[in-house]
Amino acid sequence: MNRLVPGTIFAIASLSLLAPCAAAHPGAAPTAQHPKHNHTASGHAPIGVMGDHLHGQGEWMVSYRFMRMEMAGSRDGTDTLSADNIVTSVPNRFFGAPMQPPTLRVVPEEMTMDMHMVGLMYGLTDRVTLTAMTSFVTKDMDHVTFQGPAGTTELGSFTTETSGFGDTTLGALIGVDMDGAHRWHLNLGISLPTGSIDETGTILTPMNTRPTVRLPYAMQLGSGTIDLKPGVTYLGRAGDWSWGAQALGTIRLDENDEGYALGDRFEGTAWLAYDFSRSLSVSTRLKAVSQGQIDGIDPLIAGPVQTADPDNYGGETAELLFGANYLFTDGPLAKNRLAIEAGLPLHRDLNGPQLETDWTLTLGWQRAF
Ligand SMILES: [Cu+2]
Repeated sequence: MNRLVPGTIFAIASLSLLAPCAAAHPGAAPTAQHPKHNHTASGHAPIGVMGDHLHGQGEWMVSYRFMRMEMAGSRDGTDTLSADNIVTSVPNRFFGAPMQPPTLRVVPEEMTMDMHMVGLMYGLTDRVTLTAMTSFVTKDMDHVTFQGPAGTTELGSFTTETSGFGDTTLGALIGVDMDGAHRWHLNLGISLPTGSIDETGTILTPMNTRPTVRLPYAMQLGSGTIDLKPGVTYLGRAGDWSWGAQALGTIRLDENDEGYALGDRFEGTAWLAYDFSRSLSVSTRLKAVSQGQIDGIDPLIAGPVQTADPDNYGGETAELLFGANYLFTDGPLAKNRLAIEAGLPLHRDLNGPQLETDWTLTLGWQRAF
């Protein structure tokens, strides 16, 4: 792949991030392009949406989000699979290699992923807002191991845990049509591989040994690749109602150092929000995601477990989310925003067997200066 493209974008993004030091627009007054929408709770999209709003020239924003994803139980396509189903019927792609049984023998039962995301936005001009976001990720996965090469006798259980920095995204939001009831902007982003992809952990094998091995893809903290994240965002407003939609892609530019690339990802979302007051809005949102399988394979990841197979990643999901935004308009907390959004699955068609996501929760704080 062409390495020049990400290099150039990174250079531009880096320079752009330094530029604000030279700018002198602290506390710039709202302009025509920086309308009063930023001063109502619904001036920001539901907290799970990134890159939804621009800032006026010289304005900064700091944000913190906490996101939890809870996964339990496996499915293949839209069918749920029990642990007994998996260990009796799902072939082990590594069968034939030493010590590899013909079917899967280790089954993930539950996974919790917590992400702490810190973001920065800066209005370079009224039309261009720069963004940077990084994350700290914690993952834990509970498994049950079945005894020996066949049968449904449980040997025991174990948990693997990883934590550390995730990937970092730099971007720019470019206003296209910024006035009136219908507004549009472009999302340009690049994700840098600051998250680890060589995390290890101790597992329980069907032969009752406890080796420390490289953990499967799902437990790694980053993609290991430079990814482009292009997108487009639409925002509309009429009276106390506001709505919006966003399409966002994640395109892996190359394979990583371990020999694979996570699947490209496409996400579409649309939401509707209602203002109870300037301070409080509530929202409902639909989100659809399509992600491909892993391309390539890490030769150090192998075992009779679904997560070791690069084909058991990606799929198509739809989620229904409910949220609320609160903006402090007076007093010492003025300009602080708090938000919450929770999601439940509507549709899960997974390249499986794969753990299914049962719910998500995002809490956020934002403050503009
Ligand atoms: Cu912002």
